[in-house]
Amino acid sequence: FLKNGHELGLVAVGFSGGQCKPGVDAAPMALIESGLVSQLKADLEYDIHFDDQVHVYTEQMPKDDPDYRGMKKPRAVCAVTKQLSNQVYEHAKQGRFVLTLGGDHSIAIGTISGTAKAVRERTGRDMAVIWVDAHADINTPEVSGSGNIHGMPVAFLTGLASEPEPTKPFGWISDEHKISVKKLVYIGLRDVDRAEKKILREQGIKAFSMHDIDRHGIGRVMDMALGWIGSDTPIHLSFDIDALDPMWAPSTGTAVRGGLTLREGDFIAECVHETGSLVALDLVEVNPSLEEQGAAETVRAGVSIVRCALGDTLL
Ligand code: 4U7
Ligand code: MN
Ligand code: MN
Ligand code: MN
Repeated sequence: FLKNGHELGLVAVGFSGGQCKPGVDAAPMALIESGLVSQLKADLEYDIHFDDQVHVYTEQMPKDDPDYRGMKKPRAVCAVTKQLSNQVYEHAKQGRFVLTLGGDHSIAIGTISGTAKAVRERTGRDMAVIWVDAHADINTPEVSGSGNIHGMPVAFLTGLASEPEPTKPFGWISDEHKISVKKLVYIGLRDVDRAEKKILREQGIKAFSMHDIDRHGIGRVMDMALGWIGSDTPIHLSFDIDALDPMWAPSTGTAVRGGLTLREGDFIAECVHETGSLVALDLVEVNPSLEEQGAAETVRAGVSIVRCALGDTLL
């Protein structure tokens, strides 16, 4: 009922406006050039719907984009995420798995709102989100220290940072686009801002930090994470490559030491695939221009996570 077998909608979003470092917009092309799409077709037998375009939005961005509620480049992020939301919705509505290659993590405002709406229409149910990241990305504009919107997507998606009027930049996000804090699960956290910790506590959001992974092991953490969500609940996996330790993924904008191993990252993706409930995946924050040495291995780690989430097995 939820998905048509191996139909996959691919969206390549070369967008970097949610943060300040250029280069993250080149990630979709780097991932595709390293063979990701051909592997999904040949090895995993996906029927891929792709417009063969890496959407790079830098051209069409508003020249005049002053800060708004403390956010940097609010109109740019707003325009891209709104368009992306519709694109993702159109794929998901037709029962396609939606794979989005970012781009910085602000694009999740577009991807998750699009799948949440389609899942509601197709099943009448709320979708779950598994957010794999070193960061919680749940700053509201008012509490954010940086003003970078890639640190805020979850606040917009849960309605914690909502815009009071539909005419405001992010006013396009309506109830049908939103997710419940009860169905949100974090894995890999280790750099959470003070105000974010308060939000996580107050909202009772389920979060597995690196401490929890050290204590229980990734196997039990995945059992607990998926148990919290419950079976037969559609899942959107949003994977920030900085969840991995910089040893495996150095080429990313906000690297934090003490992260997941490459295998732990792949294992998370494998477990989510095994549920049979995964409807969409974002792979974000790969920035091939930051580390001359580490760019190739960061791209390779990204490809590996996508393959695992889409059903590649070791045996
Ligand atoms: B990413 C940060 F202050 N919390 O808000 C912020 F530490 O998508 C970082 O997870 C956000 O890479 C990182 O700017 C966003 C900072
Ligand atoms: Mn088809
Ligand atoms: Mn991050
Ligand atoms: Mn992130």
